[in-house]
Amino acid sequence: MPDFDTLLENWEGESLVARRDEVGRAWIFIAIHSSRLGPAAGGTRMKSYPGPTAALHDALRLSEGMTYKFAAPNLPFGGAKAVIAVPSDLDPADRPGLLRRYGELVTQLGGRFLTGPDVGTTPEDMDIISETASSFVFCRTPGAGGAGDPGPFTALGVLAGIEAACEHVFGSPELADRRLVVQGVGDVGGALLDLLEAKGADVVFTEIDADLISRYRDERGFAFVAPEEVFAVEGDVFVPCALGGVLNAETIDRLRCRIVAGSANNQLAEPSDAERLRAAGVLYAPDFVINVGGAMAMPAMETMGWTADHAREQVRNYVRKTLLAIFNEAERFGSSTAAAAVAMAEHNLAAAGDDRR
Ligand code: PPY
Repeated sequence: MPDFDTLLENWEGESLVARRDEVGRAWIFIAIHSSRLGPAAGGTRMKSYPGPTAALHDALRLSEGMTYKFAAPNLPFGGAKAVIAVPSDLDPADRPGLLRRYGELVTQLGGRFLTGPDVGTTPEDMDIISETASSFVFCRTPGAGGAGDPGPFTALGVLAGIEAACEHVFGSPELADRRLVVQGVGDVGGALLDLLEAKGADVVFTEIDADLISRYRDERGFAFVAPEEVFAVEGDVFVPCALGGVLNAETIDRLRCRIVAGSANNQLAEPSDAERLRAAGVLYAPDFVINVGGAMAMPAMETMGWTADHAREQVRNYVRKTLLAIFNEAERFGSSTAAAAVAMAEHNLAAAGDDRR
């Protein structure tokens, strides 16, 4: 874990809001990485961390990923992320109040920061936050006027990305009889299992939550492997849909899949892991391209009048087309796919100019 000084020195973002919530015994960090393409948007992550520095590290890194996520398709948003670091014994009765106080902080930012759900928060939580931050919150429940759960839209894009990667590597996007190794079956991974099953794929999954294991292994009949074994499963596509940082020197060495294509944000432990994957002959679908579904669909449905059908089509087309272009670019220039994706996003950011000067 980098220390506090190193974290801030290496972060190239615009502003960081830190608030200590005494009642909820929580730290709130809102990291606004870039507003160059529009108001900075990104989900609100709520979980417990070993300490405030780890929470800050997560917020800073995730905010940069959001800048690239919106910039690659030239969507009119900047990148940001919020982390609410809560004690592991947070009383559920304290949660709504904490979310409302967080909403007040979002309102104080006056529209410079827009948010939605992320790991540990739901559309129901967005309803509560919107009580104090009304128009700055995406993905409220449909009953409260929002577009609801982004997970299925993200999963749809991930499916399109997996198919594009198979097309590139195996010459066919068909998933029937391909073996997919899915790490994490939460909001996105769970929705993805349904889609993969419908495609006739051979799916193996891992998960740490007992209820989710029971749902997908015992009730639905999917094959399960223990979390520590997941990297070494023989298969075609490794699909990281849990937390970030899972691809590092050690896990890349153990991988027995030709493709990595999943929804988690910040899958690479460090930027050099992109080269490591390339050297190992593994095709990596850059996280911020393949997982854009929710970020592309929800704001557009809520503010631009897109229908759900149109959003699904846009997400599928964008992910497929962009990944195929990135895979080809990377091959042509002998770079990693991650470098090709960042170059595409940087190009769009540079074209927008820098209105901060
Ligand atoms: C993500 O894709 O990681 C997000 O944070 C999605 C998002 C984007 C904009 C508002 C809310 C959530």
